[in-house]
Amino acid sequence: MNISPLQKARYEYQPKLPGMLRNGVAEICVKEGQPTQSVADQEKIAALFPNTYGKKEITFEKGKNTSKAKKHVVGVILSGGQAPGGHNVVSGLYDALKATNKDNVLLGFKGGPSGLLEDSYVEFTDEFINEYRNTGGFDIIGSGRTKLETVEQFKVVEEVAKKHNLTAIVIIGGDDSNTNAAVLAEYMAAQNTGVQVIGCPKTIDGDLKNEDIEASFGFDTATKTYSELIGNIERDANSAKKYWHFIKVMGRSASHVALECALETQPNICLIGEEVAEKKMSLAQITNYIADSVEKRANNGNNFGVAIIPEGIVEFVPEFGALIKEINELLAGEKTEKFNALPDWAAKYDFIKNGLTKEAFAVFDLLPQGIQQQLFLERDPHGNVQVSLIESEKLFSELVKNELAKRKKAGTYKGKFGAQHHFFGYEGRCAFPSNFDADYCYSLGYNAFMLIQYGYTGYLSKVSNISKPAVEWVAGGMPITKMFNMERRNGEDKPVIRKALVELDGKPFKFFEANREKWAVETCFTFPGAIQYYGPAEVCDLTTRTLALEKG
Ligand code: FBP
Repeated sequence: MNISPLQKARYEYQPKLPGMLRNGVAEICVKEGQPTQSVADQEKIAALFPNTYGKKEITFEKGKNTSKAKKHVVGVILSGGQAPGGHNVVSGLYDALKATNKDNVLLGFKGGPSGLLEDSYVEFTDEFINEYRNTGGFDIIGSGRTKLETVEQFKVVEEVAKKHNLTAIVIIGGDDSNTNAAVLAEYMAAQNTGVQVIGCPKTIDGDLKNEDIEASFGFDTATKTYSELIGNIERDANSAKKYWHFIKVMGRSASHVALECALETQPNICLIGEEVAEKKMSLAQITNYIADSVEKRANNGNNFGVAIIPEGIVEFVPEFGALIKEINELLAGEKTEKFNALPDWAAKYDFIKNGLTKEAFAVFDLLPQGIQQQLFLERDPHGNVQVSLIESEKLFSELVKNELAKRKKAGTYKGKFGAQHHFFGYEGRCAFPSNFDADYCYSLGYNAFMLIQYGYTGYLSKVSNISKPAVEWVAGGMPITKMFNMERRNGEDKPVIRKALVELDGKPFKFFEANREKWAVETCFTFPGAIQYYGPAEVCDLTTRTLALEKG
């Protein structure tokens, strides 16, 4: 196989473990902390998880390994969207498992949770693993979005586990997948199967974090990749001085990615969905906010700029959210077919006009036709508008263009406005993991096996103190139920891990808020450049501005 020089060098990179895991598995002992309580709804959650609720927080320490000698057969799955570092979670898990007992076996179930249900797997060997160390992607075994949540599915998993003599399952995923990991752990314990279940926190969106989990893996590399690209665009904008660039970045609902990129690159504008929702901002208000920056910069002779738009923004705009709700109703069930059978856009437009309330139609009518049509593209499996398909970068640039035309007519704006559009998402999800993500992920995987070896189940692999050098990181585990609260899902109250949105009183947002007025008018761009893998630690091992500010 042809490989690039960097790929070869990365195969050989030795990820850094937390200090207490560095002395070999024979020298890792457990320190149990206090019993835990869920963050809310304690009674309800305790009742739903009688076998796994309330367990103790644990940390590992240097000391004699007192775990029981036992052969382990562990199954691992990758779940949900790709995030840089997934291969290192698997290799860390494999290395700890083999270092503990060379007869231990690691099976990778292919294509995400469906691999477990369909018993599609591969057995890992040194040769196989070595070709994936420190590389991006999830292609080692693939991933998928099948949800593992029903008792019928759990029974199938139980059968598959029996067939392979699995002693443990590791689920590498986001908030939903880890919620389901906790439910599976409870099921396996209730059925006395002896199968342990451990989760690992993954998602580039950064929305799986809380007082225990300081960051989900992949966020560091993905935001560094987008920030490099945004910085390059800022340089281009500042060189050519003729375009406003509207850049959408991934983040299905939370705006952590957009905020981190803004902290890294100091663009003129960055919208934060959570703030838009809190202030109940309308499309017109957001448009005016951006147009004001364009106008002020034009007054200084700067007919260029950069605006970052989070992927999930439209759902946070209350009037847009209401419009989407009405469209979902308008096309519910068989009405979609009726709509699709209409001969042309004019007929569809009339159908929409007659079907929406006056208020919703007024919002719809404000939108450029391309965006109007995107709202009627393919629905998701629940029959809803797929918000991530909406080109919000084009939506806001078009609305700003219209607003500037009005201002020009009124004689208040005299500049020139040309726009370019970009969407950065998939570009960052499979990048070579930064040293931080390579180290963090390897540690999460290594640590996950130590939790298995010491007999824990229903735990999330936890590595904390991660704003410090790796030697000071703290490895341990947290009962997943500690992160639970009850939420309404599909008309039912369900125990789930609370999704972490951007906190408007948190330090990262406060820093951004304190600076954005200046950034909106002046040119304060900063250029992070490409991720560096080799060189001084202060360049190569730095983590995110978000984490630095949160822990600062
Ligand atoms: P996860 O929450 O599964 O980690 O995925 C996050 C994400 O990358 C979002 O940022 C994005 O909206 C979505 O996945 C895209 O999903 P898909 O890969 O199905 O297009």
